[in-house]
Order: sequence, then C-alpha cells, then structure tokens
Amino acid sequence: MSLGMSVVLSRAGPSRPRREQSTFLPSACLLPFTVRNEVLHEQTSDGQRGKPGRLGSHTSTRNNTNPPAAAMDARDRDTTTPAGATSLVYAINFPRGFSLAADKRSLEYFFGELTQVTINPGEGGVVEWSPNPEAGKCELRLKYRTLSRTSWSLNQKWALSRLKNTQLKMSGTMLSLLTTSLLLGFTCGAVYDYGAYDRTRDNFRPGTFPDDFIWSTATASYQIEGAWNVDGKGESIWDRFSHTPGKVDRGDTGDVACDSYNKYREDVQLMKAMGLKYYRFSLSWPRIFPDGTVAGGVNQAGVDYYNNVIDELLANGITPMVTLYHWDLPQALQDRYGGWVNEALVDHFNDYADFVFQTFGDRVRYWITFNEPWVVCFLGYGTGGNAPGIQDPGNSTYLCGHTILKAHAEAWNTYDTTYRGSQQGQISITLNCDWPEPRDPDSPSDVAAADRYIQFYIGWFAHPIYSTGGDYPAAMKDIIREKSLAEGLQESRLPQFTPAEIDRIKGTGDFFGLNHYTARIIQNRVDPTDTPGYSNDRNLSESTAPEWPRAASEWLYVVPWGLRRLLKFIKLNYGDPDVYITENGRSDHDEQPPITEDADRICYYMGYIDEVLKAIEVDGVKVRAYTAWSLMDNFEWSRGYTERFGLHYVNFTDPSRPRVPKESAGFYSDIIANNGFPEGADVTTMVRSRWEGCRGGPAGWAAATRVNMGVLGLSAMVAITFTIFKV
Ligand code: GBE
Repeated sequence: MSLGMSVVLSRAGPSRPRREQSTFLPSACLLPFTVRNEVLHEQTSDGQRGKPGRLGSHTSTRNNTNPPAAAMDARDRDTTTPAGATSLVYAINFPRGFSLAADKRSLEYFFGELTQVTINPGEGGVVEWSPNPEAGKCELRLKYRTLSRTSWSLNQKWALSRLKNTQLKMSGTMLSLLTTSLLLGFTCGAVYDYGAYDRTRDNFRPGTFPDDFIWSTATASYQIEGAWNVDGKGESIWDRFSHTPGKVDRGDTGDVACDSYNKYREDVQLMKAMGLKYYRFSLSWPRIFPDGTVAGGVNQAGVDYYNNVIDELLANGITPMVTLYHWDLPQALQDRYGGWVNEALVDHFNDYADFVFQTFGDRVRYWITFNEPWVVCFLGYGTGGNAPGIQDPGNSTYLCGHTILKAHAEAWNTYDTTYRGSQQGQISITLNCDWPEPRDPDSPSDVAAADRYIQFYIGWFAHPIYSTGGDYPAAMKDIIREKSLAEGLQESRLPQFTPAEIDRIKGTGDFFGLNHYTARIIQNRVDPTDTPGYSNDRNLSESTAPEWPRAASEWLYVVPWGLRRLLKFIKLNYGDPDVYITENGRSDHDEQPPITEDADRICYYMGYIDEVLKAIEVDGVKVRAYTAWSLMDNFEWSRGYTERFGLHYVNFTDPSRPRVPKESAGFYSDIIANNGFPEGADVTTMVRSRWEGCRGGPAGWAAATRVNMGVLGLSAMVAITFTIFKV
C-alpha cells in the first residue's frame, strides 16, 4: 500500500502540448518513489520561453504538510508562480515508510523546487514511470509495486548518494545489466528444473523383468586384450593412435590393457561368480586378418584365441554376444584406403564378417556388426578425438557413416542369406545416443531442435535401417543440402543413397542395439559463423543441468529418466523393435586408494535399470537385454586409464593385472539373481534405502531450489553493486 500525493511544481517555459510534458521529467529511471507520467494539472502565467530541459528555475516552497483539501485548493489557485513559470501537478505514489522530511531534497532534485506538496491518501497503486527521452538510454518501465522494503531502502540510499553528486544519470548500461542478470537468473532457473526430483517420474518402481530377460556385461577388444603385436596380430588404428604422442591422456596405450589375451579364463570366472549368463565382447579385426583383407591371409593364432574365449564362455554357461567392429580397424586399411571414408571397405568388411560367421557362428547366436558408428565417424573423422584422428566434420564424417551403413547392410545380408538358416542367430548393429531434452518443452523451436539432435544422432543410422521409408532422416537431408549449397558447393555434403541402396539397408536389424549413458538439454541455435560440419549442421546448442550428478567422464551426467524417454522414442519411431541395451554405465576417477566401494556406480545402475523396468512395464517397450559397461576397468580410449567404468577394479600398474570385484559387481549380481527388484528381496530393500540419497529426492530438490535462488540473488547483487558504485 502506498500513499497518494500530488506535487505541484513550476518551471520556466511555455506551455506545451500535454504529451510532450514527459520531456520535462528528470533524467532518472530509478526513483525512491514512483511517478505517474501524467500531469494532473497545468497552469501558465505567461508565454515566456524558458530554457528547455532545465528543472524548475524558480518556485517557492510552501507548507508541505498541507491537508489534502488544501492541496486541491493550492492547485486551483496557484497564483504565486512567478511570471514565465508553469505549474504542473504530478501524481506520485510513495511507498509506505517514505519520509517526506528526509526525502524532500531528492524530490526537489527531481522536480525542481517544490511549490506544493500535499498528501492524497488513497491514490496509491499506480507505479509506472516513463524515462526521460532526453537521457536517451533508459528504456524500462519500472514497476515498484513488487519491491520489498529492503529494495526500497536500498533505492532510497542510492538516490540520496546520487544527489550528492548532483549528477543523476542512471546509465542504460546499468539497467541492461540488471535486466540481463535477472534474465540470466530466470533462464538458468528454467534449466535447473530438469534435475529437480519429480515424484511421478523419478520414484522407485519395484518389480521383476520378463522371464527370459538377458543380463549381460560388455568389453571391447582394444580396451581389454593387450597383446597388441603378439602372435601375428596386425596393427590397428588404435595401436597407431595411442602410440602417437599427445593423443591419449598420460600417454596410455592398449599395449597390455587388462591383458585379457592371456587372462580370459579368469575373466570368465569373474562373470561366473556374478551369475552372468551373457557376455558381450568384440573381435579384433587385425588379430584375425592382420592387413584387414582375406587376401592378406588369416592369422590362425587370432582365430584360436577367439575360439578359446567362446568355448570357455560356453563351458561356463555364458552365451557370447559378439561385436565385429568396436573401433580397431586394421591400420593397413587406413593406410591403403583412408579408412571408412572409402567404400572399398564395404567389401573388406563383408569378407571379414563372412569369415567370422563361418568360423564362430556354430557357437555364436548374437552378432553386432558395428559398435556406435556415430563415434567411429564423428570422433574418428570429425573431431579427431578418436582414431584415426581425422578432423573433417563436414565431409569425412558423413562419408564414413555412408560406408558403414553399406558395410553393415552387406554383412547382415550375408548372414541372412548364408548363415541364418543353419545357425539360427540374430544380427544387428549397436547405436549410441544421449537423450535430448528440449530446454523449454513449451517452445516449438526448442522441441524441434531436440528432434534434430536425435535425428542427427541415432536417426543418422536408425532411420535408414529401422524406419519404414529407410534412407537418412529428412531433417539431415534437408539441412545439410541447404547449408552445402549456401557454402557454394554443387551438392550436399551428405552423400545420397540410390533407391536400391535404401532398400538394401532397410530392415537390416534383427533387434535394436542401444548404448546409452547420459542426457543433454537442447536449445535451438543457428550459428552461421561456426565451422561447417556435423555439429553446426544441427542448428542447436547443448547444455546440462548443474545439479545432474556427474561421473568422472566430463560428458557423463546421471539422468536415468533420459533412458526411459529414449526407449520410448525408439519404440515409437522405429517400428517397436526388440531393444537390446548393449551398454550402460558410469565412470570413476583413477584414484588412490582405489574406489571399490563404488556407491555412485550402484546409484547409477539402480536408477537406470529401474527406468528400463518402467519402460517395459509402463511404456510397453520391448527391452530384451540389459548390458552393464563394463565387466572391468579398461582402456577408456583417449582418456586412457584415467576413467574407470568397471564392475571390477583392475590394477594397471601391476604386471599381473589383478581384478578385484567392486561393490557394484555384487549389487548387479543381486539384480541378476532376482531378475530385478521383487518385493521382499534384499536387493529391493537395499535399493529402497539408498534411493533418496542417490539423486533427486527432497535433498536434490532443495539443492536445485538453492542453486536457483543463488543465481537470482547473485544477479541482483551484481546489478545493485554496479548501480550504486557505478563500477
Ligand atoms: C561407449 O561409448 C563405448 O562403446 C565404450 O567403448 C566406452 O568405453 C564407453 O562408451 C565409455 O565411454 O567432446 O564429442 O568428443 C563425446 C559411449 C564423448 C558413447 C563419450 C561420445 C561416450 C559417445 C565427447 N562421448 N560415447 S566429444
């Protein structure tokens, strides 16, 4: 509630049309009181011209404690105004607590010497202020009504301190700073909501998985085998890359890694101890074909090694799931053809696949042609962060994807026509994708941006294989073509499939292999100045929510509900396929003492696995398999051994590479034994007791709120400081 007040003041100058009167107001945007930009009353004693813009040249102060009635009276008979002055009556609303005595000087400053001040109770409430156009900078209409008393006194103080300088200029810079800070606060605040605990979304759901559900763990050849140049193995692009100084953290290499080339029996025992019935691992192509080609000859020792691994698994009741390509291309094919940008690799891969089906297919029922072509092509040929380290996100990235899709389709067709009948297995590809959450779900442009993100990510490979129409997603085709032409190119940087090729690729997935780890917040953004290429082609920007728990890997934020949403997306967009989650996991730092009581990993697994259960039971997604990455700590690509994803700890400084189960191994093993979280089971009780502490929950929600308020408060403080001290 405020008090209404009429101020009568005079200035020298002619009478002007009413709408111009605002030019008479002082060049201030922040006042300790509020002024309606409205002249209630105006009187001119003569037409004499005054100095424009100058405040009341002469007025006489009258009794400023006049009762309201007297004010009306004064306005009506303002005869004491000297010649050449105009009397104006402004409506001013003062906040409660305003002291007329203390603030009379500031009133005078703003309005010139007051001729008449009267208090009109009941006129309060209108609090708009229009800036002085002469100042030219202030563009805000401030509404003081919502300011608290604290803000009021700050402003009052500020106004008085400005008075001393007799320079009252609220600079536009400061105002825009205030606005920007507040906007920033609100913007960030909106982002933070994505981490807040949402009961209907984040609560624990007990229950069990379908009877034949597949529980598995995964590894990859280069990450665990070692023996990089042993028994006739050829060099891979990862051998070359890791041996190149500066490519991998600490100069780590996969030369020995977990030494699984020698220790595979022990690995199998780790799995057996956990009660695992499935194991996903990959074959090293150059261990089987040292120069990548059949013509170059097969390396029998390599074939023996994989026969031994497969036999050992089967002897221990563990079903192998075999990936043909988990990134370790024979270096010879890189040297000869430039790697996956060259379609010559389609045939070489198919030859390799054919050999592998023929050699191991009598015992292997689950095949995955490629692990994460997105990583192969974007990190390998776009950013260059992975082997072979090529940085060409505009062209090579897309050429690589093109070749891999064709190579995958050929291998699938080879299996389908030649081996499926006798071997009765399943073959597909594994795609990775982070879940994109639109920054503002109510903004159509952010929603569209999130869709572009997913189309460019998983859609790049999933659309050609799993959609009814086949081919690349329309979003990719349209945008890349448009940008390419704008760059002055003759054709799109995204290669085109012929109708026959589209047909050949379509339907070449017996199941949907999915690797998933994390989520991103996506906002529409077009940046014509950025380097043309995959990232820029998407017209978006990525971010995360600050209170999403973070793993050791800088890209890995823990957002379990993202997995459920991604699974639903796959169901809806790719023909409701059987989904095999072929990787999911969390990293720790390489620390001393080693982290074997890995509570954060347990949190990660309980959260993500429960989201899979919700996807199955609530959303009806046909998830058939879940695979934990990884069975043990291993060579984490360009991060070397600095990040540990294992359920088992591996000591990489000990030549014998001992493995030690982490707490998470026992936890995962309990889930497997119970086929989920049945009511009454110990594992379910354990999950319940830990749930709130893992992420979200009231604590998480409070944290989000605090961060929110913190940002707002900080913005306000910065703005006020700047305002007062004119930093
Ligand atoms: C999987 O990929 C791999 O299949 C597995 O081999 C690996 O050990 C596991 O992840 C853990 O990392 O700035 O764009 O270069 C992007 C997971 C990094 C998918 C890392 C790319 C996760 C996609 C960083 N991500 N990866 S940047």
